Amino acid sequence: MKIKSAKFLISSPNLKLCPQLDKCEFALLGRSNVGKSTFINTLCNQSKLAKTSNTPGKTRLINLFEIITDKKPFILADLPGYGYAKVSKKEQDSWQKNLEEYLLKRNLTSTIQFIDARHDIQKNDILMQEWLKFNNIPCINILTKCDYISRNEITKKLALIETKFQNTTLAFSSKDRTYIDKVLKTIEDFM
Ligand SMILES: Nc1nc2c(ncn2[C@@H]2O[C@H](COP(=O)(O)OP(=O)(O)OP(=O)(O)O)[C@@H](O)[C@H]2O)c(=O)[nH]1
Ligand SMILES: [Mg+2]
Repeated sequence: MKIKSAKFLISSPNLKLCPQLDKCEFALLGRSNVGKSTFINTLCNQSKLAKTSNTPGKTRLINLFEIITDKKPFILADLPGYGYAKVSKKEQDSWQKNLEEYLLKRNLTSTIQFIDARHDIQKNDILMQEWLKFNNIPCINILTKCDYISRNEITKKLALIETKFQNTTLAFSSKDRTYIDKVLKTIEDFM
């Protein structure tokens, strides 16, 4: 599958205000600053499609993007990252509620959970994974920022995540477009 074009559809604070789209949809999950928005830009080969930042907490709303391919189109939902301590407890709790509602009721094709290649798997990544499993929500794992570690380390980390989470697990980097083919193949297999 090849991407032909991509466009931003809508930003929404919650599920209720998201339009029904009737397309395969993948929701991007992961800690704040892990590279979810950058992933969308790299995949679509557009630098400013999704807003990114060096400072965690950039994405505060559900942002929907429509991806047109040479096969079926699909939707990517860019979600605010978890584990961003500088947001007030009240805001974190409210977002947690919105996120759970989105994941449970949106009828997603799969989630895509991002893990930062530079760090060990974090506690909130494990909690999110356990919650997804408990609720029977499918997930693909992406080890991103792989440009920071060696080939050997990438192989080891992929195997570790795959064993621990029992999901299809792929490497990715915004600096290396060779990872894109496998990602699109996996997305296609889920559709
Ligand atoms: N070297 C490198 N940097 C990356 C990669 N992916 C993302 N980054 C950088 O990481 C920072 C955070 O990226 P974002 O895409 O904004 O992260 P996010 O997960 O959307 O963060 P929130 O919106 O806060 O949840 C930016 O400075 C990106 O340039 C990667 O594969 N390699
Ligand atoms: Mg973001």
